[in-house]
Amino acid sequence: MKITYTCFFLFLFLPACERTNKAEEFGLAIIPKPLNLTPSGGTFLLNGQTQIFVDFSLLDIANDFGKSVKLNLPISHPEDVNIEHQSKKQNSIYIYLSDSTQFIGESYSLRIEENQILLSAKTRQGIFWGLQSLKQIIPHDRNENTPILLPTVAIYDKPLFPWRGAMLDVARHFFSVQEVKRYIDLISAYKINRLHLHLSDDQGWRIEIKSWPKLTSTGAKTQVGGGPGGFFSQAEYKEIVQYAQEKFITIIPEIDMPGHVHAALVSYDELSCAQYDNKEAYTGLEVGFSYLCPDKPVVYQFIQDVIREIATITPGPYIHIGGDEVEHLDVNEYIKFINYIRTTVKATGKTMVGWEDISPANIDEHDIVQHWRSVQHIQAAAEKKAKIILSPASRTYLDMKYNAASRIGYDWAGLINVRDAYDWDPITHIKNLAQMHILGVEAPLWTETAETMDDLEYLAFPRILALAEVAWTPASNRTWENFRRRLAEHGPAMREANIDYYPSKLIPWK
Ligand code: TNX
Repeated sequence: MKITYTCFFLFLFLPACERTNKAEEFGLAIIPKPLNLTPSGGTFLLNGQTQIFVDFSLLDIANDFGKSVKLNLPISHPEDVNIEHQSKKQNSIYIYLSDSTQFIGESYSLRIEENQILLSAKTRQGIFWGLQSLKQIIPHDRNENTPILLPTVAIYDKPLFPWRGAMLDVARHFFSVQEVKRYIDLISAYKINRLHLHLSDDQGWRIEIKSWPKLTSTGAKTQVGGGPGGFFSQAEYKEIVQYAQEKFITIIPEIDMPGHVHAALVSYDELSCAQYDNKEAYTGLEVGFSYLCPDKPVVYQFIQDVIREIATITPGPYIHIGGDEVEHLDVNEYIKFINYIRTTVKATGKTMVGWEDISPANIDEHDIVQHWRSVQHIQAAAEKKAKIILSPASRTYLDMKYNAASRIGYDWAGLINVRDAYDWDPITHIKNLAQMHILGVEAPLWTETAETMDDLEYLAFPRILALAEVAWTPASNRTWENFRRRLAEHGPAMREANIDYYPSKLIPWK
């Protein structure tokens, strides 16, 4: 790489500026932006002979990577040999675990040197995230026989938050196992590590519960607009969980209670109060009208059974219990319900997550509260020391329109263009909310207006890249101007992956 005359001058005063620009031209437009990225001016020649050497315990991850970037598949080392301190061959990529003290949790180091590429981390997860960065550096349309030059660079990276989430509503419109897997593939490329599945709502119950079979045989038969709906058998759900695990994504199942339960009430009349005189499947868009009947013992049996079965098929530590928008119970009835559900979740050994509406209930530092619109609720939850996930609707709701011309989407929380999704700081977003309370950021995709995979992609992309960066990269290390230029470089890869992204005019797409 040549340093230009202007650059040389600028370079004296602004060392980072010109170098970063060069790195971008060279394809180092990584999203989310790494914490530390230092180009060193040289090149590595990637060609048909480049080989991958890998620790035995990372072979599965490296295999996947090798296939996707058309590189010679990994040569693994025996189980008892760590390659960290071995001498390295030329023209090779080394992928290994390291106990260097620079690493914690998900962090990784990726060094492209003239003779080797070295990727190391303390955990398999760290290695996986490092490979996502490397995938973004290696041109997507590479012909394996054409050698290409990569810039030499040292990256040290770690996430701001441990919770970098996406949520998918499979209740309003149902999405198949294949579609959920595709969503998992697409988001894991941007280091998102939680997928919250909204599995039940008024319009449909989407997960098999063996002790209450009519929840799916009756309650899953339709969806918004009257289409055929659907559900996941427990075996299919486990398949999703397993698939997500391979991409280091934890599935958080949500069973929304005590409201948003019309599909359950239609399936089992005994769960509703006598005055809830509403027996037809619901295919409309209203929220807040349904509720479990607080006076009936069978309702508590139902809660026990559902939570027990969900806990059994969920290896991850979290169960989301919804708790939002219950308009027909009084405050005491509502609080009693949440307290009961919480005790039930705790008895399974899981951590309860709920929408912010649960703040008045009995919650403490072991519970997680998800913000969507009420600052008061979140301040109350923080006072009780609960952990907070930030999903402010005006920034993170992927079901909002980009602008008035968007072909689908809602606008109750405002229009959210790519800049709105990007240009905010989760740490200062809520007044008086100390950083120690914040677990992370999550981007919900409600599907009242999204019927197909293309619809999901149109709403999520590219805003989910913005939110992945908001959750990974501290605000002090990122700017909108820099992000929009990097995002532009992702156009070709998104097209190659057939992502039906919204080509926002704010981005100078490549
Ligand atoms: C509010 S956010 C809801 C959902 C809707 C969404 C539509 C929340 C906890 N509840 O039931 O699908 O708005 O934007």
